[in-house]
Amino acid sequence: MALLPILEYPDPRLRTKALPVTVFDAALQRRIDDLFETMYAAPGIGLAATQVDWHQRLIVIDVSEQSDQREVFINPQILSREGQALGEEGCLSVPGIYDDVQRAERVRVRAQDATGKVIERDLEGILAVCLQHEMDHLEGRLFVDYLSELKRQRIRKKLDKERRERAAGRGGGASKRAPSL
Ligand code: GNR
Ligand code: NI
Repeated sequence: MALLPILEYPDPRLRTKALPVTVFDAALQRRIDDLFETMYAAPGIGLAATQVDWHQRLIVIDVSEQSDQREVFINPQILSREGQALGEEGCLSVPGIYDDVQRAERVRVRAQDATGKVIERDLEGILAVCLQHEMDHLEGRLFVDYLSELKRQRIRKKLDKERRERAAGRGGGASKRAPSL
């Protein structure tokens, strides 16, 4: 198993459109295991392969309290959507940023499992939100794309500043104070 580095906004690789998974083998199962390990360590409730620079249509999710209900969606397609709900989202690729996004309340999804078997599920609540968020990653979309250009610009500046400060801290130069909120 391996912990993988997660790409961060505005990395252009996050804009890649993922390709369908066609081979359901042991290597795919290892990738799924690595995605779960990386997601749990982050910690997050979902992870799309795009976020670790794998451009395959592969998503892992676990929204359970105990982190013991693994859900894998390969080559997912939304068959139908119902309702609309506004909810606060975050993203491991946009660390520390949270904002409201409108999503369908319920979705019916067709996908494949790790063995290639086709499954259909009706999802609602946080699981439905998370699936839609992860499916956006596979298309190269991020939740910040739904915000205003002004907000995105502020987010890019904040993340840039944090990265510069982390780099300065590790470089052994004059260390900087934590950003004041
Ligand atoms: O961990 C995550 N939490 C979350 C909260 C609200 C809506 C979506 C998410 S997904 C996110 C992990 C992530 O970035 N997946 O791509
Ligand atoms: Ni995300």
